[in-house]
Amino acid sequence: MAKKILKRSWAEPFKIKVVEPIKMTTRAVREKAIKEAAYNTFLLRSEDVYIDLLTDSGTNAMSDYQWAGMMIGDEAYAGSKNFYTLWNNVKKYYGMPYFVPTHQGRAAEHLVSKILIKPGDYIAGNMYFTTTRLHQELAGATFVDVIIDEAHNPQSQHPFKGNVDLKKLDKLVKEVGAKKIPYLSIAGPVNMAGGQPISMQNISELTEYCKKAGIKMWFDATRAVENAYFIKEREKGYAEKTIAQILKEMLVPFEGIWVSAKKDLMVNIGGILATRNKKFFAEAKNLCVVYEGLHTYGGLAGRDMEAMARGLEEMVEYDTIKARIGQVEYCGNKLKSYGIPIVEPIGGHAVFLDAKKFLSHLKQIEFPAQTLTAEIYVDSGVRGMERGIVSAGRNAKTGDHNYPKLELVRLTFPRRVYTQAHIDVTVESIAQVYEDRKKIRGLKMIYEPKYLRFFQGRFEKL
Ligand code: PLI
Repeated sequence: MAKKILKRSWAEPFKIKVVEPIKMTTRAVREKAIKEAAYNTFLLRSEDVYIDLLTDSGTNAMSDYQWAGMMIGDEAYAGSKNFYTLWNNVKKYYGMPYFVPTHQGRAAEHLVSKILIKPGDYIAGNMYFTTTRLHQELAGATFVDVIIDEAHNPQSQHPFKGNVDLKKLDKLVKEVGAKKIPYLSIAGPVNMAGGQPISMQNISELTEYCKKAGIKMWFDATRAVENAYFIKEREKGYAEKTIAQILKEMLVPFEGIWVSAKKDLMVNIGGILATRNKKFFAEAKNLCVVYEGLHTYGGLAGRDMEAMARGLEEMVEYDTIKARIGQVEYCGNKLKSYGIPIVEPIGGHAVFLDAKKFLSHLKQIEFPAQTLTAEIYVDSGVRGMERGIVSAGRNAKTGDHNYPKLELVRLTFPRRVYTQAHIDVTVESIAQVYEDRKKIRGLKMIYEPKYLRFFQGRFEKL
């Protein structure tokens, strides 16, 4: 008699056509490599990495449709046809009429910050992102975090930990005045909070508030498709809407967006700056020529723009985003089954280990997340990233370390790259490190670059 099937699994909506061999290394090789990299996984050579979960940025596998698009790259200096194809899709999927290509996300952040911020301004946002905040600060602003308190608590099960606390926003507006706040800087999902989404309801409330206060809203749409997926899954009234419909609806209240195309769009390079404001557009096009390249290529090859245009079409396919987030959930749930502390709910692009809990015997100044990232690499060659005190940098005014509540190791999943077996191996490695955690010693920082220190900082074992 046939057994009753209780649960039906899902699988990726693609099969593998090209493979890239990866190197298996010994523990001795990895110990040497991490020491040479000064315990910073950004300084490892990628050929010494087995499973690379450093980032989902530019590390995605493109589809055959995208690769085919690369062959029709129009490499004209001005007016490439791929630029126009991409522009059409920016209008279609983000609903923004004006568009400037940039070489990646931070280039778009640079232009937005330069155009909108005056020295002495304040930027309110739903938690900082490293490059975003730096460009805002370099333009002369002070960043103020107005995310809800739940976002700072790894255990809180709030379904929309990316939401803004309107009371915090109102407090800032009353303190400094709306004139000093050129725009509200919203991201969805929030990377540093663990890939946590913002709800449509919160966006509506913010829209109402900002309209009254006369404050513009800008959106970091780098992983906006993941945010749209969470809205569909978790927010009342959205289950029947398509990802494309939700994405467009989400962005209606915003004057503009910046996007690192290296994420949602499943390409290896590229950025987008798009807006509804014609005056802003003129200024952005002009500055694009100064910093990026002509406004019809913005530092990109024609073929890259074609791959981006096609990535925009693929990113809103329901099965594609479901499989992407399903893989992250699979990893998170498996880690939980070993009792390993992670940020919950499980995020969109990554699983975040709670290093404060994992290495509870270390002080934050002994860099628990940096330490844990190095230990996991030594155990198995799996490369993650620190998202704690090192990433948080220093207070721009006092020069002290920022001590974030979240001290995390990020295991980030490139899209369409790794299999379930890769995840099993990763989780088993982390479970082993968890077993042996009490023996682990912390780190001290021996070199600190001025900007974005997590990329190039150097450490030594205590
Ligand atoms: O790396 P860029 O310059 O293309 O994009 C910068 C950037 C902007 N916003 C957000 C939310 C990001 O996550 C982001 C880059 N993130 C990286 C590199 C990451 O590993 O998460």
